[in-house]
Amino acid sequence: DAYANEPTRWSGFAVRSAKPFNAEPPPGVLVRTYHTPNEAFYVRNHLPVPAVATADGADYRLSIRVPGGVAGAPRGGVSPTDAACVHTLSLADVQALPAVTLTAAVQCAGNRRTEMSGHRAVKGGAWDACAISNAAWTGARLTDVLASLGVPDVGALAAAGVRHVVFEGADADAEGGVYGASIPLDVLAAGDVLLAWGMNGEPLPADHGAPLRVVAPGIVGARNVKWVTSVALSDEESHSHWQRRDYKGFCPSVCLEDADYDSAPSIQELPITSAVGEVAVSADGRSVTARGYAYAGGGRPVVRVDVSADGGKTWAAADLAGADGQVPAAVCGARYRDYGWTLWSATLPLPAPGRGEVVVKAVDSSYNVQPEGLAGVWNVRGVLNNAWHRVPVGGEG
Ligand code: MTE
Ligand code: MO
Repeated sequence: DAYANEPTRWSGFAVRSAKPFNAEPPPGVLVRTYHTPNEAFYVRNHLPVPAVATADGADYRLSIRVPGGVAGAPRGGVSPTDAACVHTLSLADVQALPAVTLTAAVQCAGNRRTEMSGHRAVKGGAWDACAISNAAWTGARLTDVLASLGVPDVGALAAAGVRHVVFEGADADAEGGVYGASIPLDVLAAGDVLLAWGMNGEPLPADHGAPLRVVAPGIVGARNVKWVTSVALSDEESHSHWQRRDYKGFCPSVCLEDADYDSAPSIQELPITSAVGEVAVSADGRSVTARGYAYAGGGRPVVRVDVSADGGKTWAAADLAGADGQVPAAVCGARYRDYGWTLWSATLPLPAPGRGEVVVKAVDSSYNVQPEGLAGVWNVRGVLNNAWHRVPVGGEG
């Protein structure tokens, strides 16, 4: 049974698919805490959970392929070719490096796909607005792992022709094809890509990639490869289906047959987005308190969240909360490094007693804003839905 390794899961999930397992938490739970509890963190599996997820980690091995000329002496047994060295690391090798903890939200590119399919049919699994969660991840910086193998820095890799960092997971289909994805080399430059073994102070759960996953903060969920078994420094993007034939955006006029995957870039950083998680009408029906999340890709900070209770006619700026109520530092060096989401709340007068429509839109540090409607962002794969999020209050709204 390919599904013999599935862990026990939280009963509160809205399950979108049982095999493979896809589930999102209820919105009210999701926006209650800055760090999403591990059991409630959304799960997006394309394949069965692999055996390595539930083993003790002693037999786990990670291979790292480094081009010849930049790598130091291979360790742990090798098969060097002229062109590359393949290093083999144990979990203990990775855990011996300095541990780093950083907060990063992970969002599936298909978050809010159900809304998109309400506008016009799309191909892809159903998600409401909770295929996103936020955690504090603990692991080794991938740049430190590479340094331990003798790779001096990202510049040396670029000089050797490396353009992409290609990951593979242990999860496989019936033919043995594994999950894979890649990120551009420059994402490594900020030093924040982790090989993570910890999540919110606990060991990484089986569904989230135990014993080791890639956390590429600021990058779409699909590239945060779980159960990672290999890292290859390459001149090419991953050849996996999910890199080349999925997770790409198209013009609203493009249908499935016409989608030219080779011409569209793979999704990496996600656009600014926000959603309403919870609305509560006051006892006298005059006002509504709304709460939700906002997230910007690429580590860009969320600088403002605008909320309306009358369907978008009038707006007010919401109160924002970063980690522990602190808004994190905006920028460090050349690249934004604010990877966590932002929770927001606002209390607004209702246009009619007990009735209205809450709408939210966020602004990032580059003054990117969300589009009002679905017509302009609709695409046949149902990805990248960041239209204004609307929740009716007291019926029609
Ligand atoms: N990694 C592996 N090995 N297999 C997968 O199916 N799914 C990807 C990514 N990494 C996936 C994977 C996708 S599409 C998303 S959105 C995130 O994992 C979801 O991470 P989570 O399940 O920890 O929330
Ligand atoms: Mo995803």
